[in-house]
Amino acid sequence: MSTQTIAAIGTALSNSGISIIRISGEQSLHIIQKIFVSKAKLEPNKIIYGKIVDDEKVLDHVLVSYFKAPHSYTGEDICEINCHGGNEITKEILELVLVSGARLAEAGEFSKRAFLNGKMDLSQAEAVIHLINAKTRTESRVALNQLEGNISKKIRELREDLIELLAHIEVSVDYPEYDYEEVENSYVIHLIDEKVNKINSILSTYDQGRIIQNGINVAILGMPNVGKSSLLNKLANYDKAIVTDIPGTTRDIIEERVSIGDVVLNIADTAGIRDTEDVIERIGVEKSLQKMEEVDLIIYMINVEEGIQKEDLELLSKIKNKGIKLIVVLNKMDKMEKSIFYTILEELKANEFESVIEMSIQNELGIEELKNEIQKLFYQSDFDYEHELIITNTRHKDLLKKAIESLTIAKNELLQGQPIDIVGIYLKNAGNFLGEIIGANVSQDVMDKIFEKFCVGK
Ligand SMILES: Nc1nc2c(ncn2[C@@H]2O[C@H](COP(=O)(O)OP(=O)(O)OP(=O)(O)O)[C@@H](O)[C@H]2O)c(=O)[nH]1
Ligand SMILES: [Mg+2]
Repeated sequence: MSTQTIAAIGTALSNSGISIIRISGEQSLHIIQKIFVSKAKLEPNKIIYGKIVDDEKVLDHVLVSYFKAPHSYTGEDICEINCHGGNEITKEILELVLVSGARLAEAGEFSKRAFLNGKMDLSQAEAVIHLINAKTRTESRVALNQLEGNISKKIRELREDLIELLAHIEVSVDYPEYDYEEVENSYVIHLIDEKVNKINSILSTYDQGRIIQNGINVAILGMPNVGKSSLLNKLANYDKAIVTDIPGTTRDIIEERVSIGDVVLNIADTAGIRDTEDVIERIGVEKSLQKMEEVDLIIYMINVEEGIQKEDLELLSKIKNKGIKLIVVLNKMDKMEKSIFYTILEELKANEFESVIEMSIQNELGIEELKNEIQKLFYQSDFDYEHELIITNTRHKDLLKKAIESLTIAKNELLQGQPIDIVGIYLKNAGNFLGEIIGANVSQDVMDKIFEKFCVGK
């Protein structure tokens, strides 16, 4: 790892109140002293007012803070210049810092140094990027929770238990003459089961984590002309999809990302499903059916003017059998005829479709109810997102799975009567997989991949 002093702009380049230029490394203070003049002396953890000067020329009036190693974000000496937030002035000061002895930081290099200097582990560094990229408040709470180390704590505990068990096995195998309590196969199996259960309970949070991070994938399905595209437009708050009274208007899948409160929906409006001779429309219908397989939630729309069709019930049963979450929307309530409407309700009830919302997009009826129903289906209101552990990262999920695989092999070997020292290698592997989550024994490649997702200046 190079110890060269690095610098970058830490704020977004736009016209704003202030911009921050960050410098980290042994030369930070020296560089600042070359370009900063002030009546006060720079001291750690203090902010000093002064001027940035290039030779005699004043570039800006600024505030400079200084954090002395190891008490800084990176664990190195850091100086930060708060200058006026104009594009040109910020770039000019950065250039001066570079000319004065720093080199431009790579993406994520400040955080990489923080990790390498032991200021945070890898799961916490990954939480930093999640926090910066968070699109909802829940997502930022979960990321902050991870940054505070709740993944690290759980993983460390699990790993220490495994290391302790391994040590116990090794001692009893290597020094049988010592009076170590003999490690029984059944006891080790019991401990392995315990660890697998704990890892599984962490893994089970991933579905919720994925939804918090990426949003809920939703498809709006139904027969032609029921109002699917109208609903998409209503939720998106603008006319994304073409709406006409001609059945078969939507041919392709139309996707839109929509926030409702603290929930992000990735909505796919689909072609109305029907038998059709039209080649293009038929491809659209096939795509609709395919989309059905890929989503977390289906909003199935029925037009109360037309009533419920045999095809509706067939599709609804198919969705139910696949175990996909489902909300049935009865649209065009403004045109409702009682007899048709009650027949639909009876059919739905007879087939045990419970989540039903009455809607008139034209009269703005039922939209809020739909949003509330979605929140209810996906978010547990009593869940403490700030403190409970949720994993959101596929890297963590994959490593947890690998740890379980290794533990399962160890258990099977023991069940087949293999001697206890044989399984040591699998326990060790499991410990290593867990270790990778927090950055112990992680390869350079993996590390580079993680930090290149960061922005420059973080
Ligand atoms: N009266 C009434 N008409 C509606 C309502 N919602 C949608 N419509 C009308 O129904 C027609 C069809 O709406 P779309 O949103 O294009 O229906 P779709 O389900 O996307 O249709 P396809 O793309 O053909 O599958 C349009 O004329 C809409 O204005 C409603 O709540 N009440
Ligand atoms: Mg449509």
